[in-house]
Amino acid sequence: MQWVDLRSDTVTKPSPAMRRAMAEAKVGDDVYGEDPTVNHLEAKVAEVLGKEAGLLLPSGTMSNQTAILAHTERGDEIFIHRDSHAYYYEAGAAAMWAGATFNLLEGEEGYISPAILANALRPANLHHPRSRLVIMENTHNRSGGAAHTEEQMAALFAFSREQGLSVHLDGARLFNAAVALGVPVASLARYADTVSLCLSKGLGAPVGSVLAGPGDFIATARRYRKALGGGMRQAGILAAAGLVALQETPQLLVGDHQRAARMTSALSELGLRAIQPRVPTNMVLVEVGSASRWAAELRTRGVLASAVAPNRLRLVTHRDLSDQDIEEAIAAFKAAAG
Ligand code: TLP
Repeated sequence: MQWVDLRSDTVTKPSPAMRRAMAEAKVGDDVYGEDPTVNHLEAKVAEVLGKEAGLLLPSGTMSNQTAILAHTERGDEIFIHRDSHAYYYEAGAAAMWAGATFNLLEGEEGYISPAILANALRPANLHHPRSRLVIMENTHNRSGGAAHTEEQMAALFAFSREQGLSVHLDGARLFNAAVALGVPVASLARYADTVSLCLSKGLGAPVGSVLAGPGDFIATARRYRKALGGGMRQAGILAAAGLVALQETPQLLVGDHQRAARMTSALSELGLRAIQPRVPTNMVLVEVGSASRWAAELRTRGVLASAVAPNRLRLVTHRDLSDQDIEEAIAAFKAAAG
């Protein structure tokens, strides 16, 4: 069956140019720092994000967790939205590896406002964990790919700084946010000390995330990456695809966002409740009766969607989907609804 796969933007296959670049990549042993393609990618991502240095990791999860390890010591408190990936979808890793304490906060569309953070702060006291880090996520996955604006990020960053807290940005889909807001990625990344950018989500590379930040922080992170088993050897083969993704894909994201908007309006016309964030990107959340039943029904019609809550489906557009695929998905919803 020719699937229309809307489960995630992680499902994309490498483009022909990525395959070529992978085959031809100059490589070396990256644990010795000798892979020229990895070094090039790390420097390139750091430059694009306006940071001093970068570090290639196998996944977004390892990138976030390496950042947490490098920012904190055991027991330290991290302020994070309760619907954030680093808490919700990372298998308890922050407790497992860093021994961190998460303080789970609320906030619209996954955004922690300074007022919400202020309310969660406690004075330094023997009874309290040491407060160290705030984690932002832009775009925000469980809020349907909501993009947070520069103003929102600036406000939280400034307040966190005032409180002596560092800020890590899970920017797995930061390019989607930047494209939706019409700003360069660096103007969002500047409101965080460290940023994790995924090459294998909207950007469409097969594997890899880059953690970027100050040089001394990245040196510490490099050590934690090794400890977690993330020191890869001839990883230039993967970095080569990432470099092509950075060149090829950002300009395609507008189309992904348009196709998501097309689905939102078509599903609303069918009488389904599609949740619309203030600044939408490449995701659509749809409220349905039973998400698992709907997902199974859509599957019989060649459409794959994720059940992300008992009554909620997630549909994600990406570079491997065409306008025609989206029309087929809408037709499948129509048949399933009927
Ligand atoms: N998200 C995946 C699943 O894990 C839910 C998806 O399909 O959306 N940060 C954010 C905001 C993410 O959405 C993801 C992946 C990650 C980090 C982790 O990346 P990987 O999967 O490379 O570990």
